[in-house]
Amino acid sequence: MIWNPAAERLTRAAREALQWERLRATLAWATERVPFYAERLRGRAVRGLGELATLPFTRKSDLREHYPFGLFAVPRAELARLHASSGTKGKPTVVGYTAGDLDVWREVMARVLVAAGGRAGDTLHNGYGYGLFTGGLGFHDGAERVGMSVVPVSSGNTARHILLLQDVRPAGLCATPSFALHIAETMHEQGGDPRGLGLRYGLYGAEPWTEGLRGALERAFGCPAYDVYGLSEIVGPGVAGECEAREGLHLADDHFLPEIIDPATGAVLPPGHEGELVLTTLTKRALPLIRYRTGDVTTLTDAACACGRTSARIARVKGRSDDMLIVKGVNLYPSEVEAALLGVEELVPHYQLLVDRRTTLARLEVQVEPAPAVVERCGGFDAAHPVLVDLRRRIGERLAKAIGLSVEVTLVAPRTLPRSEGKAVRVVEKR
Ligand code: DLL
Repeated sequence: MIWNPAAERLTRAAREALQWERLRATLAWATERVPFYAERLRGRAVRGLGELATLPFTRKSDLREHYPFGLFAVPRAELARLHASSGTKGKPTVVGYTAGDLDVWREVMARVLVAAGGRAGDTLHNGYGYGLFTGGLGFHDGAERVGMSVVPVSSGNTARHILLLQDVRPAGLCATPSFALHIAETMHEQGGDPRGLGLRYGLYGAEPWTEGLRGALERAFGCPAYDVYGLSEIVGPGVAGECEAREGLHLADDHFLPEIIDPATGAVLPPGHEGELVLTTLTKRALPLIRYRTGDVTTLTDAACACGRTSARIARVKGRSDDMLIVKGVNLYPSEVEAALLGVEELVPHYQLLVDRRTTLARLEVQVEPAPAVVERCGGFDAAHPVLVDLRRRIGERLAKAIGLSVEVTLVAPRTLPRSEGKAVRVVEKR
C-alpha cells in the first residue's frame, strides 16, 4: 500500500516540474526573509534545477553561528514547535516548524510508516525518545496521521518496554536498532521470546546500522526490519524510508531535494556514486535550508523501484563523514566493522571501537562479547580459555580481511559492553 499515491508515484517530468516550482519559491522565501541567505544568494540567478549546484552550501556550523533563531524565516509567533539536536558535538542546533511544516512532517512520516506495513488501526510501540529529539514526536505524529494508536513509551526503562510489548501486543515497534536489540536481549535473559510478541514490523533508524544487524533484529523479533532516515535540521525522521522491496530508502524528494557530492571538493557526483548527501528543503517555511550538508555518506539512485514509488532512493547510510576513522592510513567507518562482526555467530551483536590517538599512529581496539552459549561451554568467562583464544584469532582474521587492517581484538565478559537506550556510542576516543 502507498500512503499518498499521487505524490509518491509522480512521473519523472511531473516530479521535476514540482521540484523546480518549489525550489524557486524556497529560494525567494529564504532570500526575502533570512539575512544570511539574502547575503549569500544575492545576484545568483538559478534558472533551473540543474543550476542549484551553483549555490553555496549551508553547514551545521552556519546553524550554530546563528544559534538559536538566526536562520529562521518566520517570526517567533508563527512557530508551532521547536526541537533541538542532541548537541553531542558542541552546542545544540535549534530547529523550528510552522503549523504547515508539522503537516509536511506528518505526511512524510505517514509515507514511511505505511511503506513498512503500518496501517490504520495498528498499535505502534514508540521507543524513540520524546522531547527535544525528533524521533519520539516525529513517529508519534506520523502514526496518528495514518490512523494508528501510539504507545508513547519513549526511550529508556527496558523493563517497562518489555512489559508493554507483552501486554499491549502492538503491530509495530520503532526504536533505534541498538535499543531494539537490547530489548530483545533482555527479554531472552528473562526467559521470554520476542518472537512471541506478534510484531508485524519494526522501524529502525537514527543511527548507522548494517544488513547484519537487520538479520539479527529480524531473527530476534520474527518480523521484517525497515530502515528510516532523517535529521532534525531537515525535519526529523521521515526524510527517507524503505518499502517492502528494501532496495534503498525512498526519499521524499517532493519536499527535500537530494544531491550527492564529493565531500572533499564539493562537486556533485552522478547517480550511483558514493558521497555526502546534501539536501535542500522545498516546502519548509520556518527553517528553509539550501544545499544543507548532512555529513551522511550514501549513494543516490533514481532507477525504478518494484513497489511503484518513483522517488529517488538513497542507499543505507554508512555513517557520517566526520565519523570516519583513519587508522594506519586506512579509512574506516564503524559500520564496516559492524558488517564484519555481525556474521560471527559466537558473538552478541554489540561492539565498541576504542581509538587511541595518544601515539603518533592511531591504534584501534575492537571490543566484542562472546555469546552466552559460548561462555557457558567454557564453564565461565576466561579470555585465556582455548575456545575464546581461537574465537579472538578468527575475529581478528575476519576483520583484517574485511577492512584491510589488522586490529587488536579484545573479548570482554558478557554484559560489559554498554547497551544503548537511544543512539549507540560505537567509538570511544582515548586522547
Ligand atoms: O536521528 C532523526 C531520526 C529519528 C531518524 C528516528 C530516524 C529515526 P538527529 O538526532 O538530528 O535526527 O540525527 C540525525 O542521525 O544525520 C545521520 O547521521 C543519523 N541517522 C539518522 N537516521 C539514520 C539511519 C534523527 N537510518 C543523524 N541510518 C543523521 C544511518 C542515520 N544514520
